[in-house]
Amino acid sequence: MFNEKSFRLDGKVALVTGASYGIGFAIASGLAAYGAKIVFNDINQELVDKGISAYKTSGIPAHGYVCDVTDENAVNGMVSSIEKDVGIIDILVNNAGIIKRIPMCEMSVEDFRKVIDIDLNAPFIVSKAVLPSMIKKGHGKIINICSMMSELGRETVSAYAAAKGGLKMLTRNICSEFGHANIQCNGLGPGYIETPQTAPLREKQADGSRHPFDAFILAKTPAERWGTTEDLMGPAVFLASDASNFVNGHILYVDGGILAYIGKQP
Ligand code: NAP
Ligand code: GCO
Repeated sequence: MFNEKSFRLDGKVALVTGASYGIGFAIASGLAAYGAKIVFNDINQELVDKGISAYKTSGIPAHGYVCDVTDENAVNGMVSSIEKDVGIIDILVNNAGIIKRIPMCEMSVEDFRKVIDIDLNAPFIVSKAVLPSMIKKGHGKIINICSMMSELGRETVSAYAAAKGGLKMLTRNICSEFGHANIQCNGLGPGYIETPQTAPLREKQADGSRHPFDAFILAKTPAERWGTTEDLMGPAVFLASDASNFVNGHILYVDGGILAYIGKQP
């Protein structure tokens, strides 16, 4: 029966990867506001400690784990520890990610592989680690953090676009393979969001003017602003909740309208 409780996450355990700060931290905070128990990981103890302190400041008793999401043994060990320490993971948000902005012909194959490893292979690894318990429990939610680059290309982001395009199709494949087990796997596709990852694209010029890319994005966004991590919290709660139990394999773009818009005439 649909009611306001359909959006609640009380009693649910949510793992958000790479969530000491940035988009992951905001999504975890949104899930916590609707009752979820928060678990997160990051690449080193310093970041995990920083994250635990930041969550505590927000009144969120988060559980933090040091884990490189590209290391399958470490991920399996982390998931086992979480299941013992906190409980079976009901909600997985594959958020950890990097970008390398390098012209393709100048990009080394090592750099290309590193982006693919973190942004595409790791969501496979972590999803594979949590699915068995979700299936046994009879439900689960997986949310993959996609991108505008799941749909569009641009100069210098060949590896990232390839990874995020692949992540869109991995999302659809998890939906296809596990929908029968009451697992919903969807993507959340942020537009251009103000985080450390996009800070270089927003740096003020020496003369105090906007970075050219900053001006470009404002011209391409009907909302005429960059997104904030707060803009992502509501959509994430929706995809993590019972309110979206018949939504599966969908990429929910939270982009201020970029994908619908040809762009403002210069
Ligand atoms: P961010 O500020 O760079 O945060 C990414 C987090 O992931 C960091 O805590 C990072 O740790 C962690 N991480 C990186 N590699 C990891 C690994 N191997 N194992 C565990 N953790 C790892 O990025 P963001 O802007 O919040 O973006 C988060 C996600 O949203 C990414 O998947 C990104 O592609 C996606 N996204 C971002 C935007 C945007 O406009 N910002 C838009 C669309 C999609 P370190 O600090 O050590 O790197
Ligand atoms: C870039 C940006 C984008 C954003 C995001 C857009 O260099 O174009 O970093 O890739 O991070 O992915 O959705």
